[in-house]
Amino acid sequence: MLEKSDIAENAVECLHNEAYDKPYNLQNLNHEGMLFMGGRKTESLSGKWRFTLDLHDTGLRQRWFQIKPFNHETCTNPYDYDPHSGEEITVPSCWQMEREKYFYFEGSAWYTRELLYQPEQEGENVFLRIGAANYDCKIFLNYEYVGNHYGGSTPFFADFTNKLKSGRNLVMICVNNARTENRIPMRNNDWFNYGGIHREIELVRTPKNYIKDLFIYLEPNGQFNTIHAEVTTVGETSSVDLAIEELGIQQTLSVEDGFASIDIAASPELWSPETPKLYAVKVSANDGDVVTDHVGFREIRVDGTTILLNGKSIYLRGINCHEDDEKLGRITNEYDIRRRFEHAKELNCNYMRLAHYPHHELAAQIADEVGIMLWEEVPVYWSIAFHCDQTRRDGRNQMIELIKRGRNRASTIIWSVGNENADTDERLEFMTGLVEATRSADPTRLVSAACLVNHAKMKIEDRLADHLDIIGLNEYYGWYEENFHDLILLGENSAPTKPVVISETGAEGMLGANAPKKGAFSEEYMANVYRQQTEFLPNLDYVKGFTPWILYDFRAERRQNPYQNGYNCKGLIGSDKQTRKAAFFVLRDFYAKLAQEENKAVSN
Ligand code: GCB
Repeated sequence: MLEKSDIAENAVECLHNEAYDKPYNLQNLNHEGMLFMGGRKTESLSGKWRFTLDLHDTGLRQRWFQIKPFNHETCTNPYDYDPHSGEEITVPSCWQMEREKYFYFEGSAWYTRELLYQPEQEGENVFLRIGAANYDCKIFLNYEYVGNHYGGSTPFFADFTNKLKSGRNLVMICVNNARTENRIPMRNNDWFNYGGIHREIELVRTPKNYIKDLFIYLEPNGQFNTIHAEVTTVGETSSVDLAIEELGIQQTLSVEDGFASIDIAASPELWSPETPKLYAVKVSANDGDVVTDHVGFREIRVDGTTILLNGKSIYLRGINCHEDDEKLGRITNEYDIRRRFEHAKELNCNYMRLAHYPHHELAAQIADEVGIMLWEEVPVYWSIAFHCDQTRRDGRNQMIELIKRGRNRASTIIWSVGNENADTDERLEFMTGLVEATRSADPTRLVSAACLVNHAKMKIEDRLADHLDIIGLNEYYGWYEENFHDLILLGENSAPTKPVVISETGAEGMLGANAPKKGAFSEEYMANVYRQQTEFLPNLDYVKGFTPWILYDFRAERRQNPYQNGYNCKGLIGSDKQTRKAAFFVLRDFYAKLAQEENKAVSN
């Protein structure tokens, strides 16, 4: 029954309280609560959840999460929502893709379902893991608030230990995807603002004492002869065994204050796009917990303007990619990701930029396996609230979550701290802090950002560049910058002492019967921009990589001209993920030539 109680009183009180969400905005679900997932068994909570949109945040104001099941026919209190009945939605999903009427919705939405639980072992811990939910995700269990997470693309955990009852439990989740000035990304950007729980949601159990984290890598000492491992534990574990059978490694590490580390002499076959060798790694705690991973060992570093993979100079033949699908929105799956890498390989790529936010974790796992190097990024995009402490905390947290999720992935060679932010003092302070946090969480990768050109001086110039290992440069000469010759000028005026990677360039090219045949927006115009770019860029010896914008056409609300209709059409392939445009073949042939030259240089 719905009692005449808090809820009814609150229905009036809540009309006047604009601080209604304060108690539910602790952001206590953050990188500190992350659990290493390799080899862990999970119980999926995917499937149907009860669902409603909540434009005015009435659910938080009225505390819908406290409503117990009641009988509609005998109830005498008015109520605005009943979480125990009503419409359902599939989780994971982007709500826009589930019902037409949800398409442009931005705000809060509620998910509710029962959860049956039986303990399996004495003292076990139970965590709810959400792969990603965009953007603010508040979790309630059995009528109580557990916590919330900020950031739409990284995983987070809610600790349900000791909060679950044997038998039936109730989980409610409120996800809010409003675009606000102090979120990351902020309200203005160039991709679709999908909402909802859009990655896997599952329960994970661990024993009472458990392994919380495993970080393992080839020591970047230029010798390729030492594997370094760090294990973090919770509870009373006193030692862990680390095994890499194929390398004959079997070591016992003693754990002190929940931490153990070791350097092991080893000469693994090195991971590279040509030889994406992975080794099975197993860590077993003396009191029972076990985690596993498949890890490639490689070294990436820069020397002057050269990028060195395992000591050899490389050129990054890349392409950008968004996580977007005509029918599924931001939902992706193994098939979609493998297809993406197959298209990249067809282009003769060895590298991909996962723009502009952390993609599904499967992407780096599959890239490890198929041999594609990756640039991974947090959505510090355009004009963030750089002055705002809370935004700064959020940015760092998203970055550390991304790193902790994937720092054993050999394919990820670059962490990017942002994209096209104007060079102001506030931005510099924000970004240098982010670069520092990135380096201290991971000494085995390069740090970059997509920077802008100083148009007044026609020069690659950005104060952030001093703090990066690689300068990413977005330039649209031939498209937004009409005069292609300015790129030549820019090349002449710039003498960076670090490698430059062209992190974006491109042009719109429309497919279909109504597409223009000539001029801007035609396929031919786009192909020509690619011709000009690929003819010119090899002249700049400090340019060590290229990721044109972009593999597939993708949804972008701000693109409303009659050709684009809500799509950014700079894809080399249409949004059907099949139809290759003329520029596709220009880039494919350019990369084939580069790869051939590289092979020749190696064999000479
Ligand atoms: C950019 C942005 C990217 C846009 C692209 C475009 O510079 O980094 O997010 O989608 O240009 O198409 O304008």
